[in-house]
Amino acid sequence: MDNLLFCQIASAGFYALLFFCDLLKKQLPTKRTVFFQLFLCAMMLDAIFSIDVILSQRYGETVMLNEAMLVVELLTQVACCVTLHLYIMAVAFKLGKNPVTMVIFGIIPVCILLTFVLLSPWLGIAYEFDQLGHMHRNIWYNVGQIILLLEFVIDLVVIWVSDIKYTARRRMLYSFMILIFILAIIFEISNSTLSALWQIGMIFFIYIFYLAQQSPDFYIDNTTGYFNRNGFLEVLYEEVQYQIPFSCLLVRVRDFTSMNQIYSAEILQKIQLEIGEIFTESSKGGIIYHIGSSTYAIMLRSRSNAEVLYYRLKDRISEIWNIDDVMVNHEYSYYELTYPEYGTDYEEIVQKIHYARSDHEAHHKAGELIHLQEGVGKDAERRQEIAHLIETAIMDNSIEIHFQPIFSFEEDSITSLEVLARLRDENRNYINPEYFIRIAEENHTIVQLGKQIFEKACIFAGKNHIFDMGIEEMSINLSPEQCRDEHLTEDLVEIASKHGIPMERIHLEITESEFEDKKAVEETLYRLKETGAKIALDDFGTGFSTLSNILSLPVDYVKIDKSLVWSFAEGKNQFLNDLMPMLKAEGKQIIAEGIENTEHIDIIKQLQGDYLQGYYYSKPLSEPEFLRFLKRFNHSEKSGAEA
Ligand code: G
Ligand code: G
Ligand code: MN
Repeated sequence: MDNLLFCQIASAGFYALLFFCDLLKKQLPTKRTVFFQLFLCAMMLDAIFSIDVILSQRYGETVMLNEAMLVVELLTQVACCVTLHLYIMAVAFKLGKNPVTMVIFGIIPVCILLTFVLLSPWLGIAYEFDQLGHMHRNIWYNVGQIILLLEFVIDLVVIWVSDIKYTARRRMLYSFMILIFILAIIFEISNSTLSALWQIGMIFFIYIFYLAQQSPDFYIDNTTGYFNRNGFLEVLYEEVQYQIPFSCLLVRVRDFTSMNQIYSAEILQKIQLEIGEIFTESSKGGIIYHIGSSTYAIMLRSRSNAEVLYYRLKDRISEIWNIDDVMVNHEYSYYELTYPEYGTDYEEIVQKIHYARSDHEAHHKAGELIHLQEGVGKDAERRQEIAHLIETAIMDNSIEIHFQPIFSFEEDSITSLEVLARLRDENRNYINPEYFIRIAEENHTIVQLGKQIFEKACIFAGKNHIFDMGIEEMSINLSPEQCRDEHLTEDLVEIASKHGIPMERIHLEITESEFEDKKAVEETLYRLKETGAKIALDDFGTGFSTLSNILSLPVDYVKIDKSLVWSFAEGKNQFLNDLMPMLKAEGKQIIAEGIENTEHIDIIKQLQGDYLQGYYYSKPLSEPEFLRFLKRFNHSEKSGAEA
């Protein structure tokens, strides 16, 4: 067997391997994945037909047979080029290029080349035959190759310019790919033997490029194995770009609280797997995404199915779960999103998804199907207005802060307070803080706003000498989004020292964040702790965290969310019975929120909680109100105790 033949057989095997390996892996269902798999397939066929061509050239009898083989081989080569080209175009779409111009720009040159190549055996453009019927490539073959390679270079330049979101690493990859193709052109022009070798080597680099674009870490949620929000948004973006109708059912587990607070990661996973199984069975080929801590999206193939799926799920998912002999009450919210009926604009659709993910205000009854066409558009407008108000507040440094007292069992007095931001609208009415904080988080203005709130809190504490009035520390909320700001720690330290507040007096309340930025948050928390500040885990009982999750975070205090306190008081669950001793055993101090009556106080006292916060003591108060409250409360408690 000669070298050339061996080379071709080896590369056919190599492409086949790549192709099947790729099929085995979980890939985001996007166009670029499909195009790339077609490309690998075409490369494999091309190598196989090259073997045939060599064989027929060596041992073939007739010119006719040679010509037929040639046409087939050229066709597969064209298929390689077209699929690779489509793949690169799809990457460009993903980056937001207008598909129509891209198609015209991209496909027309390929079509011209296609006709050219198809006709070539008969016109003798790319190949010539000698008297023996053996073929030889001629100069036009090289010209064709060079034009194609140039086309790829142009494609890559387009991607390079379009990709504004990613920086150095991506750019390097693009430049590197361009270099690869330019080298290929040089080899082709110099007609060196390197050219053939290089053609084979190129697939390596193209595959690396492809892997970089697929980045499974970015698209897959490690805990559930489903695609995550990034993957979902990308698929969604593509559907809208290509205007492919779809129907999608969003399912949010309401108050996932109850089950996952106490239970081990294994049980939590059991529950998630169970939900996933029900989704998979019921959706019949729909693709499941885990797009928020407790929100799933099921993307269906055929558009009319979301409502049908909703009824099927409602039947299948029981409301009471029996998990290791504990009954858990379980409720769901369902949202239907149909494209293009419920909106044609990508941003608008994303707004609706945000809405479904964070519609915690419970406007809707559990188990009801909500069609995301109504009223949600108005929400987007309102969001714009609020985003604008936030920007104005930052510019004028006019965000207000209120203070809610926190009671200490040990001291039997108010020893702490939580700083809560307040923003007013055009009519001077307060905007729901959860709502505007979320908007500030989504557009990153929380970073600036958070610092202003922090500074105002420090000014308040310094000016009023609250630490001489029985207050031991001050709690300030910190958004996970702020933790991604590299300068956070040094900025907070600088602000605190500017106003003479020791960092030891400061407690930072953080809500457990979603899977994506857990690492960044964790790192920041460790850095903050080094400054002497204490960390409190806020809203415990509303998210996805498990006990082991909490224990891995550098948290000194755990704030039990009001919903958990209330449901416990109503006898709806027993979780606090197990949870509190476990937290205490781990050395965490416990603050119970939502204390509204003496029954709540007794419960937390029995469970050996450390601090209480709630309307029983006081609602959040303005500065003068709080100071008045503090004097009165701590004074009367003291005199009450002495009496
Ligand atoms: O009072 P209340 O409605 O204020 O606050 C609702 C939620 O808004 C709180 O649970 C808290 O998470 C959030 N919040 C209030 N003030 C701030 C703030 O200054 N920063 C951050 N990040 N969140 C805040
Ligand atoms: O950040 P965090 O979720 O801890 O903020 C506390 C929120 O809870 C604030 O919005 C505050 O107004 C609210 N809150 C505090 N105590 C009570 C209470 O006893 N009852 C009710 N309904 N809300 C409370
Ligand atoms: Mn808080």
